[in-house]
Amino acid sequence: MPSATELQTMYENMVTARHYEERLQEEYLEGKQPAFDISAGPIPGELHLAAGHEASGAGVCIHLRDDDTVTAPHRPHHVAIAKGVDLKRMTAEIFGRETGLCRGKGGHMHLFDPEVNFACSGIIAQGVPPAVGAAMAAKKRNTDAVAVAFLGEGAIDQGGFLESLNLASVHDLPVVFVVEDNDWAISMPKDRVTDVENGAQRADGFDLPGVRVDSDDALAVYDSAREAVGRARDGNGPTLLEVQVHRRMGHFMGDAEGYRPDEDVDRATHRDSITRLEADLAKYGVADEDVAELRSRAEERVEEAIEWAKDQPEPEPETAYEDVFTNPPAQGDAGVRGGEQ
Ligand SMILES: Cc1ncc(C[n+]2csc(CCOP(=O)(O)OP(=O)(O)O)c2C)c(N)n1
Ligand SMILES: [Mg+2]
Repeated sequence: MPSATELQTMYENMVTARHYEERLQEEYLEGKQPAFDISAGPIPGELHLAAGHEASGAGVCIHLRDDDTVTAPHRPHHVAIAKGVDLKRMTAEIFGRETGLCRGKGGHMHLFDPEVNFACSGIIAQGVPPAVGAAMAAKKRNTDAVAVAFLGEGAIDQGGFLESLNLASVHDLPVVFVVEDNDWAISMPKDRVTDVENGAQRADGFDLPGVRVDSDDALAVYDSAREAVGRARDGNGPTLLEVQVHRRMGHFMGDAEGYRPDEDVDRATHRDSITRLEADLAKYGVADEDVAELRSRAEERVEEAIEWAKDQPEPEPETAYEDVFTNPPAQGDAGVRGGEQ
């Protein structure tokens, strides 16, 4: 069980993440309506919000250090916040600003913070092999750092994920795979695309421990993640951990969710891991005023980050070809090849 201090840290991370998503939702919609214009407004491009996933990010990352590596998928904010990614620079990235983590070129699905070894990607299961690579590097360097790869349940049939399980198991690598099961992959319900109800069963074929946490209860995630991260840190190999979470919002902003039954939306709204954790905090004897203080501190931090980000300059167009793997096409080039390196 967590200490009262750990519980408060998890709570603060969770309310920060929830408030962040709610505020980004407001900012995102600015200028995009009435006809949904994805390029308009202060946040260009797609936006996948993770409200309902908070217990997983907070309950796992509480066990991690800055030198541990985390990779996340296209729904990354709650994990990034719990891993300690710089909130101001992350927000500037989401708003496409020059001072963003990737100088405004990556957007919300491509947040890289080397200070705390965090990366994410919009390509499903993409982060899993690099997490295995980070775990292999830690092992070869004889450090006790670990790696954690977050992915959605919609990614558990991807070849890259299955190959990663095998490699991690064969080499006994210090890595934890965390599957966030929110029952949906865009509009596709889990049972139509996957043969197992419990994604942790994928571990059986690779001879590594598979554990499922059936509810988005931060305390239960804390306990299972502690064991999994501890096993990795002690040199005892990988674990696959699946956590039941809920998607409180659409797959992405602008998703009308016409495919989703009302009862499912209701269920997601009523099973709130944050309300549950508030009840746990009371049981631990944390005073209501202290909980309110954590909440208002989190909200202030989010407001500050958004205000700061919106004030940041946009990148100059000529910087588009900086920090990329290819140079601008040479003049007269049809543009299919990169220029001379
Ligand atoms: C390799 C690849 N295939 C397809 C997509 C398109 N795509 C984006 S999100 C998504 C569903 C992901 O579902 P899940 O892994 O369950 O994550 P969730 O969105 O539910 O958090 C798909 C298929 C993609 N980004 N990458
Ligand atoms: Mg999903």
